[in-house]
Amino acid sequence: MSNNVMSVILGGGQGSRLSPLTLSRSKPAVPIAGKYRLVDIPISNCLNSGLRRIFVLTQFNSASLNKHIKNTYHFDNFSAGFVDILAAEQTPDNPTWYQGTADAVRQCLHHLDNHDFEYVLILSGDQLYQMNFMEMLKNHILQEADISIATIPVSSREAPDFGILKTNADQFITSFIEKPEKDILSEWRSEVSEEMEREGRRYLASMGIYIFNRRFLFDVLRENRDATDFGKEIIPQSIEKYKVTSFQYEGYWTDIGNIHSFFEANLGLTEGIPHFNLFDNQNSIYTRPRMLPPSKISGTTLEKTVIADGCIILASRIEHAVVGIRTRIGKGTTIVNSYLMGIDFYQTLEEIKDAVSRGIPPLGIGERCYIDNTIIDKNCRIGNDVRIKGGPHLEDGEHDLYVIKDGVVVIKKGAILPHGFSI
Ligand code: ADQ
Ligand code: ADP
Repeated sequence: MSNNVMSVILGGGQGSRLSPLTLSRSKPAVPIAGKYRLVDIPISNCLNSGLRRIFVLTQFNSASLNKHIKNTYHFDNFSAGFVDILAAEQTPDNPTWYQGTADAVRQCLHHLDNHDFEYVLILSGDQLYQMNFMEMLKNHILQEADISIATIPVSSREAPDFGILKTNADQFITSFIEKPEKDILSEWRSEVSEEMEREGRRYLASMGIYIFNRRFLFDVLRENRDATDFGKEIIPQSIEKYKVTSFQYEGYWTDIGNIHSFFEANLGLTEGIPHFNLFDNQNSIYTRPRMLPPSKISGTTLEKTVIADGCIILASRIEHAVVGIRTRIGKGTTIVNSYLMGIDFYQTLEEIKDAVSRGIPPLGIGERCYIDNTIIDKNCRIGNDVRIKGGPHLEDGEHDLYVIKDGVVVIKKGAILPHGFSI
């Protein structure tokens, strides 16, 4: 059955919700959990479901995304498999960028058309979850559906951020509204399991994960040229005319499309038993094998901390933090509630000495710093005695070296914070 499926990952629109992390890279290339990139999550879910033909649609092509995909996802000669990036391209028919999710898929139909498959699995690129798509496909075939939508019960607080739907007793979707206003929400309540009811999750949300029959997808996109989004147009217009079914999922699933949710999801990995399990034999998350040395740590008290490979850490305390690959942290430094994305390469001892003699902080985090509620993007140079204290007391705003969003300070990629800098 898996040979009949083509997977399409929607890698991100022009949206700036993850900015400044997306200033110099495309969204699928944003580093997550210290050593992965966002796109590794949906790709790993596909591979763990036996799906090996994958297109990643992205608004612009970045060197880091290309390199990551090229160096990570290799398939042997005896089975058909590929992960191909389709970046928005100007053609005589399409002078613009992808206008939305449906438009992105429409503009790529000619690439899909070259392959043999019966079903198209469409996935979002900015969600954290582990799901076997074959169960959804089995249900799709059993229901003889034209479209299947994966759904999950959510609370009234979350519901306005999602497509909300109602189903009949046979799980066919009878009504759908994209991101309902708060004042009409109560009309959209559904019957849910006792457990979901207890958790106050009474609204069925679309997870933005769809299975389409091939012919149906091609027809519906080509016949509705004005429809730019699945959630806004294609899905609501289809439910009356076609068989659109709900496949309900109750495992862990979270949207990581904005700075706040991205930050929370990363720090969530430091919990005793995290919702998202990186330590699972059956559902591995794949990424590029970098052959880095083990991390070296001295004199540091560590509490609820995830540390990636290749770090050199002399800090005094790290608590509730994710420390990315090749991070260097100097003596006397304290890091709390923070995500350090890591560094792309090592400086030699000569380079470090030279930088220090010129008063430029070397790559990594200096001595005696205090860093709290902060995301530090890759390749930053944080001087000695730097103090960054994020939190709700800070006003959102954009600065030269950093951005503040929802109280989280995000230090831009490659930023140099001089000795004694303070936020
Ligand atoms: P949103 O996530 O708000 O809602 P959208 O912003 O359209 O929808 O993004 C869906 C996915 O497609 C994201 O991964 C995004 O990055 C990507 N994407 C958006 N525009 C794109 C473009 N032009 N080119 C390539 N990729 C693009 C959707 C559904 C809701 C559902 C939620 C669940 O519309 O009904 O509840 O997903 O998260
Ligand atoms: P990772 O997968 O480890 O995050 P990538 O291979 O995507 O890293 O990125 C490494 C980046 O670092 C590449 O763009 C590479 O060109 C860059 N890089 C490697 N060594 C140096 C160096 N000495 N100076 C500047 N950039 C470097």
